[in-house]
Amino acid sequence: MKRKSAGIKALLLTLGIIIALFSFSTLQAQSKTAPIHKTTSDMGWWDNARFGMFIHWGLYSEAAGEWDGKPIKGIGEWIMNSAHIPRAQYEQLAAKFDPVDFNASQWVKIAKEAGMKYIVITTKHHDGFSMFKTKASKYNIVNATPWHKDPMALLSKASREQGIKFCTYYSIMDWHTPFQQAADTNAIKPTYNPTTLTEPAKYVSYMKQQLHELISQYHTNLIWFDGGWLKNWTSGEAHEIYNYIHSINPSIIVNNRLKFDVGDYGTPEQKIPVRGLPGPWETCMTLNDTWGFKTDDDNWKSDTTLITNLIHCASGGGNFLLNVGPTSTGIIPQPEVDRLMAMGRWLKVNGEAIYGSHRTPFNIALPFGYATEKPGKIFLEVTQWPQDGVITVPMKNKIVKAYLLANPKHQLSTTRSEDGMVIHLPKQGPDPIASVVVLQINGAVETN
Ligand code: FHN
Repeated sequence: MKRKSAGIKALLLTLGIIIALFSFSTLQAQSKTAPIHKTTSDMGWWDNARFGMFIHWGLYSEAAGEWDGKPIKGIGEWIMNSAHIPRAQYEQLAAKFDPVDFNASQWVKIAKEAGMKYIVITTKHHDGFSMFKTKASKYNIVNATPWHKDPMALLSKASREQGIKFCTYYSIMDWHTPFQQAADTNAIKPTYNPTTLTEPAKYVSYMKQQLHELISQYHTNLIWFDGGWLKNWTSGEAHEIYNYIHSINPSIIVNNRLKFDVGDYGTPEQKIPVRGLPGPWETCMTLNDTWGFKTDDDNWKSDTTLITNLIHCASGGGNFLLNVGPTSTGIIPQPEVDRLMAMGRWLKVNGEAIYGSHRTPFNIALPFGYATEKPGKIFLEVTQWPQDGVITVPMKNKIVKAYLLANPKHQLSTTRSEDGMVIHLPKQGPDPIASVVVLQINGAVETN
């Protein structure tokens, strides 16, 4: 009898061990495939920021959209691929890259005066050239150019000094590394995009070395991954990199471009989701048609378009990451500065409606413009000033107080109609692009 119960115990113990091992390996496997991301509340400063500066700056800025004296079609930072430039020829740009006009404090000051709360700069774009002093490769701005300075160290320091969050863009796809193969390896006329990850373990180790530098030496607050469409990039690598970043600093925010449902926020590009997206998101957009500088791209967006885009993003609960493409000498083109200053002037008066605001409380589009919300306040960004002097919002709440953000001392009269609450406005709005009307209410918005 005793022998029998000992046998049962041994069997149960073995079974227990098998179940434990199976559940551990399942959990481990899940950590390689399960969606991982921060919650909105964990996004902290980022969810309040609403407006940031994207900066595309690299060897492609030296080419400026031209190769062999000819203009090259397409976005400037893609010239190595668009002009089918062999690696050895493209590398020669480094010997010419000498940004004598670069001034980190001036760049950060422009971002700040534009009302931007963070900057995201290309530390390594698809061309594989590192714009910081990395130990992982000599193909970097300090070792390979006659300038020998480290712009990322200078920008990180200037950002901290001026109270702007320093963030870094990093391309997974890399047209220079030996661990990825070009799509067409033709020696005369190569095409790089999309590369194939031929040595995943070695490339992930290279990435980890550079990411560790960006986090521990350059104090990046956010990593803006890109280029995740290369072949042979898997969910395993995406999860490994996301977890690696947080093993160094759990507060680092990561966008969704590691792919495979890994990352903290969505990144619609050159477009604004009409009603926003669920969860945290950020639209990135160019001021003209290129991210990296091109001498021949003067297709600048208007102040009206840019301010309206910022409002549209905020009304959908998202951020607006607006790009500048500095020249190879380190100058942010004046047409870009002019537009950013116009946005900064608008935000100086109306920033309360944008920073730290939440998406519109209304589930229908408003005929006169947009809305954002904070507890106890609704902000109406009026882009179509009504001829008849009234606007109606589809809500039941009594309006405790209504006023123009540009003139808070002057109360506006309000009445109720069957369509909701009516606000009576002056003949003309205070701002030619968008005037903000503030409605103070009690409790949560009750829509019609
Ligand atoms: O290929 C890049 C492109 O060069 C640029 O960096 C944009 C910015 O979001 N991202 C990729 C295109 O989606």
